[in-house]
Amino acid sequence: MMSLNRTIRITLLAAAITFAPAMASREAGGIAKGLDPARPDGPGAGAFERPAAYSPGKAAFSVRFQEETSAYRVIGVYVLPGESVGIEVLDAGSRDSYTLQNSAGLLSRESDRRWNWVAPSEHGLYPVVVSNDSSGETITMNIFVMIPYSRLSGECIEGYRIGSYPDKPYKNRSIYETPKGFIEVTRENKDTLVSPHFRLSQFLCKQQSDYPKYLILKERLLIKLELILEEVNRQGHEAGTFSILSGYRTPHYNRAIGNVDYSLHLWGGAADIFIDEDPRDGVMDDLNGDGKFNRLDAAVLYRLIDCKICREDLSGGLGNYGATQSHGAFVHVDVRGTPARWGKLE
Ligand SMILES: [Ca+2]
Ligand SMILES: [Ca+2]
Repeated sequence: MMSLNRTIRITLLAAAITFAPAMASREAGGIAKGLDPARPDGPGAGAFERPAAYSPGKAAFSVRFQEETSAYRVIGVYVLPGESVGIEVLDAGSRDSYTLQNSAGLLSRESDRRWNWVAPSEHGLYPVVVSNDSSGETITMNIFVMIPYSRLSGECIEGYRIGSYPDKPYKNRSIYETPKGFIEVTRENKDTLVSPHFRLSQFLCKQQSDYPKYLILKERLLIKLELILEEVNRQGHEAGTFSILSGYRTPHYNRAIGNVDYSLHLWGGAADIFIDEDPRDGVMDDLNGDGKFNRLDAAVLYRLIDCKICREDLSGGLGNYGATQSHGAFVHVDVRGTPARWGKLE
């Protein structure tokens, strides 16, 4: 007789295949066949579309990969072709077993809760799903195999202008080293969830260009944004996501807008965010309830982050900005690794 665990595993696999959108053929930069990166009715996806009630989108277990640990039911991961990714389940206090499903790449099981996955040689999106055999709960790792930095031709990749990165990292900090590669964003994969409440397309550089476009994103930034969003909702400001005024910036675009060379935006580690739920008009909501829309509303968000988001591994910049003719008030957050604060709060 088939065990319950095995039944659940097979049901999960069938569900993943059933819910996969049309992915009959896989093209370069496309989505690997077999596992759905963000099921339409899956965890996280619904929360993004005006949730009836906000939910943090966390599983009862965590996965550790590279230098990050995440309990989010969906998380983006960015690797190079052929890169080896160690994946480990952290689930203290339980003896549950886990299964890892991959659509492509080489998978080896090292223990009941540890695997090693080697990325395919072709760039694109390759979802990996870790599931608890008892509860059926899953964490989907949306793993993007990037195009290596060495493929930069002049200042462009496939006609998309990147520009040039500084020759030396700022103060020799590793986060400012030359990026290892770029995520290719296509019309097909742009809506992929990179965490329960954020999609890849939200972080695209604002420079004008057709698809494919390219960007860099740090896993740690998404973990920080999710923690901030959770705290925002806890404090009574209902928000299904943040509006992102500026996520990734190519060095080319960053220079064009006159910004400093060593901005974490160039390394996918910064986001300029605001809450735009009521009304959804493209500018920061009236968070302090004074009937005005200005830096005092950004200050509400700034203080919340400053007071409540204190994990050392997520430390970084926090800046407060008022409204101008071209944009509403916003807050800059980044994961540079050392604390920095700026902007007028009063
Ligand atoms: Ca608004
Ligand atoms: Ca206000």
